[in-house]
Amino acid sequence: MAVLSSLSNAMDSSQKECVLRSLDSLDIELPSWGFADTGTRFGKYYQPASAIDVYDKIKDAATVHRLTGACSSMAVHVLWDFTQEHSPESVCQAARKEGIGIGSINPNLFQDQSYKLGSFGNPDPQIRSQALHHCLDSIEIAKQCGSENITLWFADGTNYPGQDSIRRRKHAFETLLKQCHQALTSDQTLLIEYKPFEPAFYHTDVADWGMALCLAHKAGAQAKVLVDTGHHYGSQNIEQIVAWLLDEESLGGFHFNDRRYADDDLTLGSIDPYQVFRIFTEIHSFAKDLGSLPPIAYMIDQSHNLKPKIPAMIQTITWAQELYAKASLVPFDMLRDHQKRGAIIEAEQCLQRAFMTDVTDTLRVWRREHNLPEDPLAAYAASGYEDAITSDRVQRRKDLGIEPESTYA
Ligand SMILES: [Mn+2]
Repeated sequence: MAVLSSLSNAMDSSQKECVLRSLDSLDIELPSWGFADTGTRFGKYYQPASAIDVYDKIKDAATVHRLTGACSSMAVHVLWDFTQEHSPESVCQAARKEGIGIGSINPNLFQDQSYKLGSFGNPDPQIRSQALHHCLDSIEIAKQCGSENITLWFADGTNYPGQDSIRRRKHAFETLLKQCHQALTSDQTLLIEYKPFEPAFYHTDVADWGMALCLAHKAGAQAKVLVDTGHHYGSQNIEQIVAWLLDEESLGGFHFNDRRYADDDLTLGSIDPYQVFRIFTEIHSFAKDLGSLPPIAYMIDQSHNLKPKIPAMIQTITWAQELYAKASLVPFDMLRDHQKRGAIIEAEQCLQRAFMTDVTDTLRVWRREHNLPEDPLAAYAASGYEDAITSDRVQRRKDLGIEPESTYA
């Protein structure tokens, strides 16, 4: 009972300081596609306030950053965000004007009809070459935007046993990733994302963190693994994967979201916040041993089909801040001591106690220190931004002749 009674919610001044400093170190990139009408596998529900073009997305992302102070860049999708009239230069300029940067560059290796049998793994050398050149163009765009990260997600795989040679495809990936790596500048990182299944249903070429790590090692020292929290089987221990990748100095970044069944793109921590806390705990633990936080590209990868998009992003960022701050409160010296003695319950309670600590007051202090609204969601609701973009974008859709087929629900 003595152990239970020590579960207290009150923080002392050094813990408050710990929370404040941890919040200073967290910056999470927002995805441009999270502000547009994006769909499920079956269709999409249109929202009148959704972004029409990349400039709307920049304004929306900058609004989230102004209210939370924790998302200073926006990831872009090459095919969706850059067009003839939206050049990388003008997009970067627009972002700078709004006070954010253009972050990771995401090539698109799945939308073109030619990728039916894969991109880097395609049996046709011409299509593999097309995929490679699209990636090299994306690296070039990243250079123009001053972006450090190029994020590669491959939909590649097969649907039927015998459809293609798994090893031939692996070799093709090794060759092409190496060629991408050679095009990087010294400050750029190639992030290799994995996913167990879907769209491929028999085998996926980069199905898990081990495969991504093998490919990263073969590509070169600037290739790292990207952990999309939704891209795991239900019972997988993601924090163990994170701990191993940290130890291998190969954790490049995250795509945050949550899942209940498969790759559901749900709000981070909406299903299992304790898992997110445990992931952050591994990072804080590693930083404690290392003496400083490792460089990790934190990014959101969520598309909100039902929630209003901007409030959903604000909710995600503030919830991430809370869970990250809670994890910073794990008393690692005490934890190591309990671990050495095999004191399992006391060790586990170091985590539970930190997780249950209410950090919201200190989060408000941090926001005041940074001239941010204490309640970003309430500030957004009171700002009038949603009404303004709704009338602007409904009218512009009419003017552009791109009214959605169905009326808004
Ligand atoms: Mn992702």
